Formats: sequence, structure tokens, C-alpha cells
Amino acid sequence: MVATQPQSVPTRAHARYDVIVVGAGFTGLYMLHRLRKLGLSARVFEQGGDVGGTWYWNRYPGARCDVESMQYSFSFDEALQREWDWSERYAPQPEILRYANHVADRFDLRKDIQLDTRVESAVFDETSNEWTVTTSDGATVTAPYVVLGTGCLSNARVPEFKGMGDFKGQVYHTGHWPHEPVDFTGLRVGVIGTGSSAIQSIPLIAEQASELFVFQRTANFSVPARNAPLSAGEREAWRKDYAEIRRRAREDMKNGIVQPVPDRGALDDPDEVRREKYGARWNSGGLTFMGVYNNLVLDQPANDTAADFIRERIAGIVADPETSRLLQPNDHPVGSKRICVDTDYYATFNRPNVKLVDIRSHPIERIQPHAVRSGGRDYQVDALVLATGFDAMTGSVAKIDIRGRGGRTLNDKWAEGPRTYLGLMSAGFPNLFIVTGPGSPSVLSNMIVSIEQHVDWIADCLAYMRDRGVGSIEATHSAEDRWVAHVNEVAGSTLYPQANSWYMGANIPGKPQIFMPYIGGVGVYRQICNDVAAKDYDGFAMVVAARPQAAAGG
Ligand code: NA7
Repeated sequence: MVATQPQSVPTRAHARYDVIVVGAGFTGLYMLHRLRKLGLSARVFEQGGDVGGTWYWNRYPGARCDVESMQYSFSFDEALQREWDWSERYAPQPEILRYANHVADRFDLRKDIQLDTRVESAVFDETSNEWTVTTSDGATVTAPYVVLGTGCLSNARVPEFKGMGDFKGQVYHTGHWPHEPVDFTGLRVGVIGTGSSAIQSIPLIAEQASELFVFQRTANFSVPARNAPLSAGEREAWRKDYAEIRRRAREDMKNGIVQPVPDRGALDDPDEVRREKYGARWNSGGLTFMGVYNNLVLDQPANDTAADFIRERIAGIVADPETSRLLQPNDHPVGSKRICVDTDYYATFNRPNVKLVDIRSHPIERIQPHAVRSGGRDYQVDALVLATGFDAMTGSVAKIDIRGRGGRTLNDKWAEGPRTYLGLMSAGFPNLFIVTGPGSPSVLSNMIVSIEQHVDWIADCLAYMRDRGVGSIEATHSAEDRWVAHVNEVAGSTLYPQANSWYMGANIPGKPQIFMPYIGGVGVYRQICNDVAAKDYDGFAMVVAARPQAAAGG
């Protein structure tokens, strides 16, 4: 493990800060750094035992980022990006966690971060324009501003299988993995779920387990990562042009990942050319597969060409015809859920110790003390891995009792689905900022690009308010209505809403089904946010403070 630094000091009861930040993932770390630069006092509360957010929790075997390390890293500090050497094309989780720790130490952030502390409630006082935040250690702190950096994929979801409590073996969730390595050698293992976490971990678990049963409800599209060590020369090649690469990621790319920009749609090329292009991307590996053509998530016939290509590749890899058929996704357009990036996932099903169980046709009936029962058959297992995902984007926010104007809770306001203006604020909840929230590009993008943009926007906004003696900022209902309509309109013009994905909240029973992230692209979105700021925060209501605010800094 990584953290060897002294842990943070507990908060004084009734302490007061300029800003309270929830979460010490990449958002919390950079936000704190920016707030310090503004001379503001801040306290970060983190429920985990160390910094790193999603990379602190997701320690399952094979966990790594699906965005290349040279792009999935902070750009705000020139020396940091020149000095940190990523070892592989796609950094594994322990290395990303080391990086988060390095950032915390390098910028001396730890002294304002309180670990092992959950924020339980945040209540806005309309008279003082302040938030009162209570934490799991019983402390109460106040601040004019709260920033939610709670992450989009940090609230692990455990489905309720009948009989779960009777299971006698160990149960692991990929998003809540133990800190010690787990050894499956000689064990019969069941993995439930075939999303990205499962697809990354299954090949490694299969190498250890005596028998591995993979319980699949929905097949996913996955492309090879082609992961490899990064040489010093390759790192230097990136760095030679880093400023321009970062600029392009921020401004020119839809998803914040620099890649060749397609100049045509899939049907503009003859079949052989198309196959050649898909083949080249398949061979170079990674998420940019979806960037071969400019209409793959817009046009069904175009999408079919890419989906068919991947299905053919699966058929070419997996020997058993029935397993191959089951592994070929057929119920959603490719890319309408983030495609997975794998190392030997499909080939793993050629191993004699690995069996795919179709729980779409035969749902899991119950968990037995030593087995998973599906289709009337007991699959004997000694350990269970739940790769069943997250209550994404809103789950971690929903766990906090947030009360805004008139005592209304955010959960009540969002009962029919999250509503925000720019993903940054929700009307009725003044001075509460959300980073990479619903209504922003968020999970559709390179998260670090999006985090930096949000944090910078919020920091600039706080400086603007301080300079003008403004005590509160709040999204107006009309601006929020217009933004929600725009987010839905853009989503509706694509194939994304056709998938039952966690983008839609479809994986959580009872969760309203609304397409949460903004598909317009990070470049367009950044421009919109900049324009709003340039027009004196158009769509936000600002109220001049009755008395000087503590956020005036010092
Ligand atoms: P995902 O992508 O939400 O995958 C969860 C998987 O678990 C998926 O295959 C689900 O099947 C399956 N699942 C969930 N609940 C059940 C129940 N009740 N029964 C059977 N199967 C179930 O989460 P991941 O952690 O893999 O990835 C999350 C993101 O992290 C990923 O998109 C990357 O951006 C990084 P379903 O599809 O719902 O039929």
C-alpha cells in the first residue's frame, strides 16, 4: 500500500471554514489546491482511509484506467506532469493511487484533509447564507460554500439476491476490494456481472481459480487495451508537445481524449476500407475505437458496422460456439455504454476452467451456502465476486442529507431525476457546487479533464464573488429548466438512450430513468461555461453579502 504519511487531524467541533469539500479524490485534491491559492480556508472530508477516491476503493485484480496515463493525469502543474513517470500505457490502480498520494504530498494537502470521516448532512441557513455540515465523528462545521467532489463511481451497489446471507464463502465487491491481495488459488469462484470491472478482473481471477463461473446478464462490447510498458522515449514524445496535447484534450475533443479526428461517417467508406480502419484501431487498442467514424453513436446503420466488426472478432477468438454467441452483445448499440478495454477477456473463455452462465435466460434464483442457483442448477463456488457496479453519478450525493432553501432535501428535488444548471449547481441549493455532476460531460469524458475544468470554474467564480462582495450564488430555475431540456435534447439525438445503462440510472431498481451526463462534448461544454462566466454568471442569481463574508479570504 501507499500512504505512509501522517494522518490528518480531527476537526475542532464547530469550526468554521470558507469552503467545505466533500471527498479527497482527484476533485478534492485539486479543489483544495486552488482554494489555498485563493487564500481561502478549506476542510476536506473523506470517508476512505486515504486519498484517491475511486482509485482508493477499486482495488480488484486488473483494475486500471481505460484512458491512457499520459492523458489521465493532472495538467495544472507543469513540473508535476514533467516529473511523474507513468510506467505503462494504462496505469494500474496501485500506480494511480500512488500518484494521488504523490499529489497530496507534493502540494502539502494532507493537513486540511480529514480521513475516515463521512459527511452525513449539509443544511443551508438562508439568513446567514451558510452551510452547516455534520460529520460521522459527531463534529459540526460551517462554511459559506460546499463543494461536492463525491465521485461518480464510488457508491458500490450490492444487488439483493435471495439467500445471500446464507453464503458460507467470502464475498467481494470489485468497488470495495480488501486492501490485502486476495488469493483465489485452488478455489471455485463465481463472478456476477460482466461490466468493465468484471472484464478487467476475470482474466486474472481465471489464472488462479480452479473453476470460474461468470454469471452474465448482459454482454458488453470490449476492445483490446494493448497495454504495454511506456519507455522513457515514449514519455518524452508526449511531453515534447504536452501543452498542445492538453489544449486539444480540453478544447477540441468530445471526450477529452486526444485522438485522430474522423472526417467521415462509417457508410462513406466501402466495406473493405471500413474493415481495414476498424482492424487498425482494434490492433492499436483502446477506447478510441469509437472514434474511427464521426457518426457511430448517431446513426444505427453506421453503428451496426462497428458492432458487427466486434462481434466477428469475438467469434474469431472464442472457440465454443454457444459461449461465443452469448458473449456477442446484441441488445444495445456499441458505445451507448462506455466500451470496455480488456486484456485477454474473450480468450479467457477458452480456458477449460472457465464457464459462462447465461443469467439473462435463467436469472439467479438464489444464493445457496456453497453455490449460485440459476436455471434450477447449482454452480458450486467457494467465493463470490460481485462486479455489479455502482449507484452512479447521484448515489454518493444521495447518501448525504442535503437541505437547501425552505429545508427541501436534494433527494426530494431529484426524486424524478437529477436537475442541475451546467451540472454545477441545482436551483434551491445556493453556494453548493457539484463537480462532474449530472448534466455535465462527466463520465462520458476523460474525468481528469472534466475535473480540472470544473474546479477552475468554481475557483474563478469564488474569486469573482469575493471581488464583488457577493455572498451567495444560486442557479435560477429558468436557467436550470433550459439546461435540463438541452441535455435531454442532445442525448435524444444520439443512440445513447437506447442502452439500459447506468448513464440512465437503469441499473438501480426504482431509480428514475433519465440520461444523466451531457453528451455535447467537453470542448463545447467548456465554451458554454466560459461564456456563462463572461456574462457575469448568466443564469445564476448572485446576492451581495449583507456583511463581509469570511470567504473574503486571508
Ligand atoms: P457496470 O458497468 O455497471 O457493470 C455491472 C455488471 O453487473 C453488469 O454486467 C450488470 O448487468 C451486472 N449486474 C448488476 N446487477 C445485477 C443483478 N442483480 N444480477 C445480475 N447481474 C447484475 O459496473 P462496472 O463496475 O463493471 O463498471 C463501471 C464503470 O467503471 C465502467 O463503465 C467504466 O467506466 C469504469 P446488466 O448490464 O445490468 O444486465
